[in-house]
Amino acid sequence: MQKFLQKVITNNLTRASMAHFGQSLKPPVRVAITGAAGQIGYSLIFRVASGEMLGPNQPVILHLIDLPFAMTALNGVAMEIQDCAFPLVQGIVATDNQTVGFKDVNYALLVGAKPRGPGMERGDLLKDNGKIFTETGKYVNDHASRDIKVVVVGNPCNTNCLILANQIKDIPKENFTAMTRLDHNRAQHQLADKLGVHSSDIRKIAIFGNHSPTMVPYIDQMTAKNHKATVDQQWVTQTFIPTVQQRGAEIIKARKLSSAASAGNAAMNHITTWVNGTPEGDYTSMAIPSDGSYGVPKGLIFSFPVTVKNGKYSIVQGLPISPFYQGLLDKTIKELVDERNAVDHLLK
Ligand code: NAX
Repeated sequence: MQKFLQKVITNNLTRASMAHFGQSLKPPVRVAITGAAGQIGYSLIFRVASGEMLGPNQPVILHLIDLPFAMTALNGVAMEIQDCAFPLVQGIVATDNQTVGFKDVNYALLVGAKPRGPGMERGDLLKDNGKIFTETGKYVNDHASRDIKVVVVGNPCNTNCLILANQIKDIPKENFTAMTRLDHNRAQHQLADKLGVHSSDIRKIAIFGNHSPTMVPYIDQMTAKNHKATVDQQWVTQTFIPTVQQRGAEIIKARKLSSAASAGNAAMNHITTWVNGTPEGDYTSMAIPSDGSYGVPKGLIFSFPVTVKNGKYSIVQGLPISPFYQGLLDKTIKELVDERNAVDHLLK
């Protein structure tokens, strides 16, 4: 199937896109999305195809990867992409074969993961996904472009990313990250709502730690409309932090399905910021390999406040950590250390 699609799209759309964008088009890049037949995939792929993630002058070849049982559904997704006649799409590879799927890929959004079933312990989830991300790490190492930028979305995303990065031999470890941007965006909205401003007016907030209910939304340096902004501590502890931490569960209760469009949106935001940088005077949240900052054990995939410039992120140093925040940080660090210990056998 992938050969057929690649041929049709390349032949029919390249001329159209060249005509649409004139000479300003960059050479195409390859974007892999795993779990492409799933619900996050369905919201994400079309936005990536439209140019929202990498910009209107960046053609893309989409590498859509899922499991064998999902190939019929994935074929449907591929047909819909064709039917959008996106000017920027220069090829579609739809496959269950990871050698083909990761070949020469420049960006990978790793959404596919085994979901937590009824009665399943977190430890079992870690082990099952550990196997998936060990295998994927090998394919990325052997076949992807050496400049690949990876964001892991599939849960438990921090530790899945740790396992994946452990398989990588000659691509910089910094290129492997996990997503806490959804938590960041959720926090931004809650704070904007409380302060009566737009969410884009909220700056200098961040998520520390794990993408799990132990995550730490840090707001001690927050500004609103470029002025230092504070909210009362009782609201922070009793309403704000629990709301951000439990937002995923609340959406499942309301939608009877987990967050999909907002998760896809955040995955795109993660890559866009990584490529284009953070605005002057602001930072974002990315789960990245710890360098020991803020007392976080080296190597853990931990969400930090980061600034990004020229495609490289740097941890924001020296933020004051109150005893209240230190207590929360200790809990999320402990959880990630426990997760790492649970998959120790996969990290040898
Ligand atoms: P779906 O069940 O709708 O889709 C998952 C897709 O992944 C399925 O099509 C499945 O066949 C595929 N898949 C499973 N294992 C695969 C593998 N080894 N290779 C390729 N494809 C594989 O789930 P969806 O709602 O799309 O969620 C996907 C993942 O995102 C889950 O792990 C979920 O927990 C995680 N999330 C992470 C978030 C974050 O902030 N980091 C938030 C949203 C979401 O809950």
